[in-house]
Amino acid sequence: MFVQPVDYFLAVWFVLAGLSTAYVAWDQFRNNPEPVVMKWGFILVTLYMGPLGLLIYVLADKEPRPGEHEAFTKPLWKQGVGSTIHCVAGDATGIILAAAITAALGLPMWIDLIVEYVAGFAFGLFIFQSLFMKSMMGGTYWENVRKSFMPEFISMNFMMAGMAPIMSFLMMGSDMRAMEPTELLFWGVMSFGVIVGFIAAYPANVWMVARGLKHGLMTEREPEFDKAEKGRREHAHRGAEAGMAAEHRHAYARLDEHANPGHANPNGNPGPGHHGSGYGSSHVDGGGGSHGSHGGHGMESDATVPQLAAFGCVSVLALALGMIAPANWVNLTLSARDVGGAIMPPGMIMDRDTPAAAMLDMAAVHPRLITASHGLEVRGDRELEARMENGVKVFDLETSVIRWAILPDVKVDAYAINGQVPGPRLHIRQGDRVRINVTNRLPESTTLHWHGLILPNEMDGPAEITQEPIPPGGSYRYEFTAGQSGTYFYHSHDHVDRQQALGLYGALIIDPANPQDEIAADHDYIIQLQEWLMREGLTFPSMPMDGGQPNYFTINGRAYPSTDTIRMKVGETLKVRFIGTNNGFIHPMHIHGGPFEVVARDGETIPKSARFLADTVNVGPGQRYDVVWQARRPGKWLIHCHIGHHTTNNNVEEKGGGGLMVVIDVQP
Ligand SMILES: [Cu+2]
Repeated sequence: MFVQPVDYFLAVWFVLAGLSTAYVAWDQFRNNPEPVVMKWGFILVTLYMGPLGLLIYVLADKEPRPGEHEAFTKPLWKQGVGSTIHCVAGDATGIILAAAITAALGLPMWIDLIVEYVAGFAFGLFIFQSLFMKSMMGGTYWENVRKSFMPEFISMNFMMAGMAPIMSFLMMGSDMRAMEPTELLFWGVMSFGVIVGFIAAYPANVWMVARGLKHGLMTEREPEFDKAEKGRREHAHRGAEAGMAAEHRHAYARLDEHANPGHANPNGNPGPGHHGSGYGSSHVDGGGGSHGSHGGHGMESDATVPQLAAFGCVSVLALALGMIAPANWVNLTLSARDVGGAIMPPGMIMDRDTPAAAMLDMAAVHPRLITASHGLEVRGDRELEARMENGVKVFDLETSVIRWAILPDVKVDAYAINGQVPGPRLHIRQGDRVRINVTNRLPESTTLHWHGLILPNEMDGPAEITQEPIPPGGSYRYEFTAGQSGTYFYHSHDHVDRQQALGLYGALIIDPANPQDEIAADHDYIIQLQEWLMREGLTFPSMPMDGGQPNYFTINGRAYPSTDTIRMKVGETLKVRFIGTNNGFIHPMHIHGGPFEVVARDGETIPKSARFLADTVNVGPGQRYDVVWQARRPGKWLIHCHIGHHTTNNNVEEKGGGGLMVVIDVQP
């Protein structure tokens, strides 16, 4: 699913990679005169490296004009490319296959890396180097394994030294979809890793090909110019030495003496060293083998033991650095299954100790989970009509993931109850018997808690304290008699810091059994507060922590200027019920135009003698204040939070403010 700009880039990348690979495959088998193993090497590398693979192919290997391949591939840098292609094709294939399998198995990242190294090395050595090369170099399979071991070891070490940090940092980075083989991002990271691995392995390959430890690019043509030998040769190769720089010629002069190993002659005698002019007459390159004297086989290297030992040592150090260094910063003990493709908020501190549960707690609501999308015409806090069953008021609530408009051009991804934020208002009377059926359609478990009510313990709602959490697809029946009256609310009590911060809450208004006990006002307005964190097109649960600070704020699911306007006349009274549905932040709520009287707190009516005047109340999480304000003068009077940032939308003021702000329009 396309949820980030990089997804669009990756789609274009992989289309180009597909086209590039198709072209290279077509051109290799139709036009380019080289051994089949190299054809496949370029095809695989182009698949992994996309247009870059194509670029390398046309610059270093593709025969520019008929008959020119030998001369064209001569420079050492191109021979180094050929050698690296050969390494990368085998190693990367092993690494990528292993990565996809380990991710599917749910192994921790650090084990993934080891399995990938072993698989890459094994694939490169046992299949790509030894098996494929055997057909060209001759000798037994195990001779080829032995000769290929050291060059493959050095090359693979550098390749993985480049690839491992890319995989570690990007897979365990902020967008952990990179851990999931079902996501384009996973393959993008693999491609990027292969490119960096190629660059890391290239210098070593140039040296090894120069020293005759590995072959570079080769030319292989149909032996049509050599009728005499046709029939006893299936393949004919012209050696890589043709491409060597002059200063290396002496090394290859010796190769000529051993040229053309046994496979060319069924009787196993070394063939004559045809060299120089012959299309399809000599085969003098070899794949690896630092001790090429064996059986006239392949190539001979002039690399010394100290050189090889030092190179091997440095390659091991580079490998260790690439594999281990990322563990300083990212948690490599986690698996793809642990983090589930989570996308983290920018700025969240994720260190090597951050557990998977913390990441999942802070992760974005994944857009693919959205089941409905609503514009500003759909309101939250709509009063839900009860169903009567044998004298019990029954409410059906269902949680789900929706896209919710808080401003004309801003939609958040929210956890909703009955498709709205806040959830529906439950309006009952003191003494009512109520039954609330909760069905959970979230991707995670949940419960609901009836904040402030005196209840049977098993109806109270805290997950794992008084009840098993309601699993995705499950349901739970809450039933109780409302003994109290006043302003209450309900909210999630499972992973509260995530779920309530994404919208799982609603008002619960209980009228007194005796209507005379209601503190009357001409207007009654409920204010439910919430903070949001929306960045890069994704919604994260806002929290008072690094990376979790909110940038949008809503009253009843809307940010000013999309909040309601309260219309009244001079002399009328307005009862505002502030409900602390806010999760991690305190909001000093202030009303312009003169003080209000605080008449109830946390649902409890304050005795007349104890009521007091104020113009600001600190609405902390969970608190409720009922206040009565009188319209003294005509005009536009504000209700707003007194923390300036909370009256902006992503730090922007529109029409005089934003976020937690409501206008009271008083007419004369
Ligand atoms: Cu505030």
